[in-house]
Amino acid sequence: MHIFKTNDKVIVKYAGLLYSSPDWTWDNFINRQALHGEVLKDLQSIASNSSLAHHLENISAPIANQEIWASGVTYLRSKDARMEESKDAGGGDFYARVYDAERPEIFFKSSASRAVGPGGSVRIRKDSKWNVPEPELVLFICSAGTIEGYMIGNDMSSRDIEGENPLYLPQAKSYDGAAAVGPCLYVPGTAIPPDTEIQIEIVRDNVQVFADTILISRMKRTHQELAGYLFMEMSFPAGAYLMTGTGIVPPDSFTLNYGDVISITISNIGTLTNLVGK
Ligand code: DO4
Ligand code: MG
Repeated sequence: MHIFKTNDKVIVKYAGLLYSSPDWTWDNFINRQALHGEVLKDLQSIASNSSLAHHLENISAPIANQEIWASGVTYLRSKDARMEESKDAGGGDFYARVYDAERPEIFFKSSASRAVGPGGSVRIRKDSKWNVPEPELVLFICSAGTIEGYMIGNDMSSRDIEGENPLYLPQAKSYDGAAAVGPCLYVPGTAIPPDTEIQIEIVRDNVQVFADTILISRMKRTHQELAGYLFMEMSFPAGAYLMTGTGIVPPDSFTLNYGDVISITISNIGTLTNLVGK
């Protein structure tokens, strides 16, 4: 099932039918253990409503009081690219160590207010010259600590700032419009399969300038492991989102430009499309 958020509605799409209720509010609706089964119970007492379709033309980021956290260096490609970009600053070793360490890298990415949803504009920092999108599977972990759903995320990153010094990571990763999430919360009822594919396409002036794909099975760590570390010493009353890291990094010659259109597709979830704005 897919759960969409609009400015005033929570809409469930299940078996091709659409459902909504005025009683549903985002935080209360999604923050439940065994969410898939709980929503199926909710649907038994309401009728589907095909006229909800036009509300899906204007969906919001699927987030209210959830923080967005991120894990990093979970794929070999990310480790190698970061070792290379930070080698002059002597930071390369840190990425190799965290890739092999028991404790994963986890960092705060964005509040809901700084994140953008489907069709919104992501940003590149004014003080950065080398910027890339990071297409990532995002976990939804409810307040009890269990993984209940998934969405698509873009962990926009300033490679020159992070490469200059790993201590600049929060500035390379967190600023207005640095996170895109959407298009919905996907709640399959079972763990997302390892053959799930993440695809990205970047179009500039109607021409494709970068495209790549990766399977989530290439990730070094498990989703449970990442969720376990995030929740180890922090509570999240409305649940939390956790980006799981990128396995796709464009070649070093590539940087995003204003006006680029970034589309990220993940099997069974959908496509998240954003413009790079000012
Ligand atoms: O270590 C820096 C960030 C890594 C990251 O965002 C990723 O691997 O996706
Ligand atoms: Mg990332």
